[in-house]
Amino acid sequence: MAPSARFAAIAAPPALDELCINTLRFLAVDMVQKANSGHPGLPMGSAAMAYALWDRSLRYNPRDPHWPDRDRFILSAGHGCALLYALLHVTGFELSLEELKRFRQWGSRTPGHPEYGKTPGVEATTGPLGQGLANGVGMAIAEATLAARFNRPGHAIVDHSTYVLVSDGDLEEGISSESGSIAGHQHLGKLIVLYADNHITIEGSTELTFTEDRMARFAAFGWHVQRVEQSNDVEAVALALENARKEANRPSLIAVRTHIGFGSPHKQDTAAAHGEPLGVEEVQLTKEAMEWPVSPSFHIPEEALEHFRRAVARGSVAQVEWESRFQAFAREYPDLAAEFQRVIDSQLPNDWGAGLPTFAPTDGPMATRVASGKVIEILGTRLPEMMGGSADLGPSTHTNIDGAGDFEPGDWAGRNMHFGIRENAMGAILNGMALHRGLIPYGGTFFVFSDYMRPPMRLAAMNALPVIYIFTHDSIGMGEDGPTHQPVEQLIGLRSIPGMVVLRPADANETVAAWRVAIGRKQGPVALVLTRQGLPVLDLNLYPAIPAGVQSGGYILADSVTSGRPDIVLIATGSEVHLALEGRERLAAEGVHARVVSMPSTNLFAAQSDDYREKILPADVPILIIEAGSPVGWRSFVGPRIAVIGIDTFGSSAPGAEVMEHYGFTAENVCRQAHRVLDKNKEEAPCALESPQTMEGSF
Ligand SMILES: Cc1ncc(C[n+]2csc(CCOP(=O)(O)OP(=O)(O)O)c2C)c(N)n1
Repeated sequence: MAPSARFAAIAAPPALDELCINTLRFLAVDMVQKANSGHPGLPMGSAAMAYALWDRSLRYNPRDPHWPDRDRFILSAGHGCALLYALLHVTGFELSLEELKRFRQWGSRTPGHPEYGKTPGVEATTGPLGQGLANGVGMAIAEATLAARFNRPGHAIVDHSTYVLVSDGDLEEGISSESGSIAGHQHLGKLIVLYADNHITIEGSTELTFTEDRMARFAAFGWHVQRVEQSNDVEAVALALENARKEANRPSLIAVRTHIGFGSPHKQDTAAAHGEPLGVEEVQLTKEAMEWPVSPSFHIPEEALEHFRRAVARGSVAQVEWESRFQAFAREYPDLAAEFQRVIDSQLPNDWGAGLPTFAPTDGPMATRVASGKVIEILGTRLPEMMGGSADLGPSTHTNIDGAGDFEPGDWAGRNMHFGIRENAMGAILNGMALHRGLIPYGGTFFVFSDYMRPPMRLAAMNALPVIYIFTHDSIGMGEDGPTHQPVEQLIGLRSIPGMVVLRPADANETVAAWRVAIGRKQGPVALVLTRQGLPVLDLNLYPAIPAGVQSGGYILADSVTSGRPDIVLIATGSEVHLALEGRERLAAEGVHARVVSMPSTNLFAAQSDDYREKILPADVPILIIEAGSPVGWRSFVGPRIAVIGIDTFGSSAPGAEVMEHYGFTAENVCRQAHRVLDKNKEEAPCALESPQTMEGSF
């Protein structure tokens, strides 16, 4: 079939609609061409269905992108962002035509994939395929729970939909099944997903890799599914959207048979349209074929702009109407209205930290996961916006809020979530909940399985989202389950994510302080890394520096017995702090004066002033670091004066205390290594590795 015949066979929409759709198409084509980089195919193919959504369904106000009861739109197929930027510009968001012309350029508001916080109207950073869909599930969960909590008869102040546009890649990714399953199970009827079913991915046809019946798959998850054969049939897409909105009990998938690169004589329906500019010649041919002016580029017909810009008045009416409803609600329920405003603005109540426990040595030994559970129970009553759970490990992660009920179909007011064994989706759902606002989301699993949720954790950090992770079974000290369950490289892995704060508290009291940091941090995620095994409780009378010290990331827990300069500093984190304290005692008996620095968070410590860090770690004092994790992360502190007792293998299956001992985590070894560091510093010559677990500071 000749290329022109191929697209001529696809129905054309009425004239004004077609003009608007082609405006979107060619803005995207010109953006990619001018940048000489980007993805024109998806915007060209999906412009009509996106137009149907933005013109006929989506409730938004370009002049106030943050209005709380707006519908949310997520472009999960973030590579198609030229389409989103075109929509934002023409509908009147604060995104100028100049910005479209600076697509993918340094400092522009039109980066290569949508970035939350950079472009008004972008609801989520997307690009890693599948994440946006799961973010949408999280947003729909947030809407459902806030509606259950705040709406009153005759006062539906939380009442909006979440729309997501996905591509083949989004649905191929496993997270689409994880999150699709949760959404279906939870009956999230206000989640509506448009699927650009264009049969093409980067390597060619979806026949290569993706042949299951996607509709049947989502139907099996409990979704309402519809199909639109003609992607340019705006009315058919609009009708499908209307049907989806009427479906209150099931999330909706609308598969629209789109054509990648629609209109391009030589590239439509081919992988060549996916991720590179059409090329000057093909742009010209496409514009000619679609009867569009070849120049100037970035052409926006007046009638199209006028039509699109009606969104401003429409959005303003919708928002004003909501505001008057909200005022009526506030008159009848002033406290509830104030509470709604508080959580939407992410404000904490003044006394949120009151009543948090302090622990005494007689409470121990206590695992830090247990201490964390006790804190969650108290915080959960003080902060009704706290909502979370675990990936089927609740009894182990101690993440339940007693008495807060389960979030489940029919009781969306419940705050304990059961994510099932779906870590990747859990992470992305937490992101969606945080992006929505109104909640403090948290999620727990074993630390080793944080690997399964790395992609959304990275995005949480990138988007500065206040998400809290509760990771238990934090080291080889967890014991019998063996190397598959013993985290080694996870600490350094998470610490290396820019903007992530990792806290590994040493005992129950440091755990309370760590939770204070986590709740107080409004910009960016926090990972609490907690033990399975019981630990002694540090006496706050003996160690009064704990609460403030944890906030600083690292602090002097116990100084050398002489008040002067210590001979050596022992830095330890989490459970190893107790080894350091014991080592300090033994060294003192041998005449060596050691200072113990507890460093629950290297991220927070690194952010302190030079003066503070120098006070804690004087430049000329040798250091021994003790941490049951990969030693690699301590490189930033290395110099000839330090050594690390760490672990650079995968651990072993045995009772935890034995495993720790075998890998050198004993007070005895702390003393031995301390002497070696001291000797080495005297000699000023590097000494050889004594055991695979002890790294020298000369790498
Ligand atoms: C997790 C992840 N893996 C790989 C990629 C790289 N990538 C970008 S788009 C794409 C697939 C393109 O196919 P499709 O999703 O159908 O988009 P379309 O071709 O319709 O634009 C891939 C593999 C990515 N963005 N995210």
